[in-house]
Amino acid sequence: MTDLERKIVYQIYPMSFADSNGDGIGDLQGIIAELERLARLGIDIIWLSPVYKSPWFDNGYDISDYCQIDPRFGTMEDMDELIVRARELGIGVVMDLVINHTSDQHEWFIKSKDPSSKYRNYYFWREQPNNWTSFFGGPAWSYDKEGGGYYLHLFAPQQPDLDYHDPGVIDEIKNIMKFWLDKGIAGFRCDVINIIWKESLDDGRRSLILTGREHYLSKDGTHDILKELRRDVLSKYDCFTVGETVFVDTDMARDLCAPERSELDMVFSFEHMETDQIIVKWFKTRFHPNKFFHVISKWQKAIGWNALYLENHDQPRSASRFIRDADFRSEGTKALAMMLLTLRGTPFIYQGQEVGTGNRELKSMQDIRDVESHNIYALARKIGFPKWLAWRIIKRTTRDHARSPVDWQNDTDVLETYRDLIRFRKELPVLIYGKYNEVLIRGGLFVYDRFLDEKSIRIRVAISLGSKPVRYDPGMAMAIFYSTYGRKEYDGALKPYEGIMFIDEQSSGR
Ligand code: TEU
Ligand code: CA
Repeated sequence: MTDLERKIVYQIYPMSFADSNGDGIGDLQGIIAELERLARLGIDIIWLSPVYKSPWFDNGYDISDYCQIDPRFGTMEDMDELIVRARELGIGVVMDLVINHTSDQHEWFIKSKDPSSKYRNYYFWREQPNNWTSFFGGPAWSYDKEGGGYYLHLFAPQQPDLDYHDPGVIDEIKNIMKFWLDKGIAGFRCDVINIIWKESLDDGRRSLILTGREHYLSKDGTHDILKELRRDVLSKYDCFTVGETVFVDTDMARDLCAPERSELDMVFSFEHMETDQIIVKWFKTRFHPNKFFHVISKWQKAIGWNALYLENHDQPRSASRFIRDADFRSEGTKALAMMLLTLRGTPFIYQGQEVGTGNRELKSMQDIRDVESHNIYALARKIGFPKWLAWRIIKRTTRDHARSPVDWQNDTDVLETYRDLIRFRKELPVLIYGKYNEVLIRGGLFVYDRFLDEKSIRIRVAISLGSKPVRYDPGMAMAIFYSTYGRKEYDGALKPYEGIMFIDEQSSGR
């Protein structure tokens, strides 16, 4: 993984990234046309959310053919061209690997409706459902007349779960992975990868969310599958994997990405994204920077190397979420950028984040297209929430905020800050290989050091997410290396929503 540590990843949500033919949907040629801009930004890898053939119930996370490109995005020739053109610019392409479930339109699922088919056991067909509930709300089982039974779907009914007890399934997945790796892609982002192994189908403990989860969250079977995929496929290529792992704590995450275990290279954890909610993401609370910083710091201390992110296609925009004072939106996004790019780990930037994109203006449920939002709205109404409250919940949390087309002119000032910070990562090995040490967290201020050893250069990063100046004394030998306010002189206090990188003058010899 040595080379990987130097890389910065940029997530593209193809549908809303760049539209080359004016049909209102982003596409592969659109991405190709933007590659040089991405190269100038300094990123090394692009991760594409799904572009496979899909009926689009869950925006492509319901795949009906893993080895075809959905026509809305172009053709396989476009995809091949994208991989080659990106490589010419030194950019690797990472694909989204969605293997917990397929689309209900996938030929395996259609064929599995016949009990005598070899595909029957690719899915969980049962005469009676258990009491599990799904990620999108409601029961995790649906009855299918043609199939003559109930099938399991941890997400929408259009996303039936694959059953990894049938060895045929993993062989299919290996072939799909090889198909893409042979095209020269740089790796996979593995969708909800820590829930693929269902240890039993027993009833779960009744719970407000995800009844049944104790039967499939991060089980030994998942670890075995990951080891097998690494051994038989991934290890034969120059590539990496990042797992999207739900409900993981630091111990589980360590097990999934410890190098000696040969499973994943890193994971996306959720704990820092859950600091502004009560139990589930639908019930938002006020954002408390200290709480957020403490979780981030805990993960920095616990995991040797991991993925770093503030946004993706499932989350509201960080500019609207983590910056409480709208007057300092531009400043705040720069401070967040500094944090993302100076912590230890692989930074993932989500499209539009680099120009400070905020949440969308939404007026009513009619503006919403996300299947999850519609399901949760219906569920909220069903359990008696008044319309205004159900709408308030969706308006604040819907995944559509991140999925709307980006206004690239939004805040080019923020873009300059991203460019600077990305350049520093390339120039200063301490930002990559240096250890992490928490210095303090108080009053919306987060201070940490990155250092290689006692003798060499030390960078101290101070991030303020507060609207008032905050006094902080970094010590005698510290001078400003970079401030998101562009200043060179330090006067003993951070300005509102300022990020500063101090450098230890003694150790650097500057
Ligand atoms: O997300 C898994 C997941 O946990 C989210 O759906 C979660 O329920 C919520 O959106 C985040 O708080 C992955 C994909 O990223 C998502 O887009 C898909 O809908 C989902 O898997 C199913 O494939
Ligand atoms: Ca298009």
